[in-house]
Amino acid sequence: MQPIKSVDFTVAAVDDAYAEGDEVYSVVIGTPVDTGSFENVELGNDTVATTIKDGNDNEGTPGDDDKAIVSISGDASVVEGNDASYTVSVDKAVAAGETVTVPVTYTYQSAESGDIITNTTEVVLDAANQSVDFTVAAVDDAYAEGDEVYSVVIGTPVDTGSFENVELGNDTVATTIKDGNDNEGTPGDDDKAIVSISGDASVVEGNDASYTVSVDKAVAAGETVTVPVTYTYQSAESGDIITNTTEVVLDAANQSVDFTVAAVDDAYAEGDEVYSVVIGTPVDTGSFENVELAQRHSRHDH
Ligand SMILES: [Ca+2]
Ligand SMILES: [Ca+2]
Ligand SMILES: [Ca+2]
Ligand SMILES: [Ca+2]
Repeated sequence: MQPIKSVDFTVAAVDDAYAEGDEVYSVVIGTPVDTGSFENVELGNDTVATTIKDGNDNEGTPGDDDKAIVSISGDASVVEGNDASYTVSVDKAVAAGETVTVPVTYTYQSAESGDIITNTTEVVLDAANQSVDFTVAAVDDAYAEGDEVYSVVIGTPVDTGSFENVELGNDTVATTIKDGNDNEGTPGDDDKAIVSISGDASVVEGNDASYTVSVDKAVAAGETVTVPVTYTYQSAESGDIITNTTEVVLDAANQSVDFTVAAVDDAYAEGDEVYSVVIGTPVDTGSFENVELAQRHSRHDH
């Protein structure tokens, strides 16, 4: 039988994603215990120091073990007036003393920049914060906009030295803003446009009384709000005034519309006579979530 003069063994260097630079360990052999072969057994070289090399320069093409993945998750929808929540996270804890800074940007599909409040432009991940939460506020308004979509997007992470490689996983969350009474529930003041009429409290026979119908928020482009105008007679009679205006049309260019009522001059001594100009339920082609009347009418003496 051949005497056994050497034995091989291995130590595995564990692969990870951390950029650690050179790391050294030693394998040391201790005092041999001989069952009776030799007169004396002594140690020659008893230590091998081994340096672990890592990173792409040494490991070659990075595998999954060599990468930290940064991703974003968040709400797929948010109701106007509420906050949408997002989380940026890295799949491995950041090394102590290092940071991974992730830029956050916003893109607008059907939504517009005024529809959301975006305070967060970057998040900083570190040893204590493997994930960071933030919110985007969906601004409440009175416009009936239907579903509107924006996206929150993370960009290339900047790593101070934690990882061998950092890559993006899921980098975009598309969020749909929902509005209107079906989604927002009981309308508040923010959800209403108010239509009102103002005008002269008195007019001298033979002159015109002036009236203005207005809405307190600009009508959306391409939409109209049509407001019926009627007249009621208290002490006056229909022949006392000339009423040409039966409706006014408010639109993006006309947040208010003026019109007049002529008080017919005659020879009769009638004393004060009162009529009222009354606006009815506005018909909105789709500008607002809700349209309501404020002051229902204006009372006029002549
Ligand atoms: Ca590695
Ligand atoms: Ca490593
Ligand atoms: Ca609203
Ligand atoms: Ca709205």
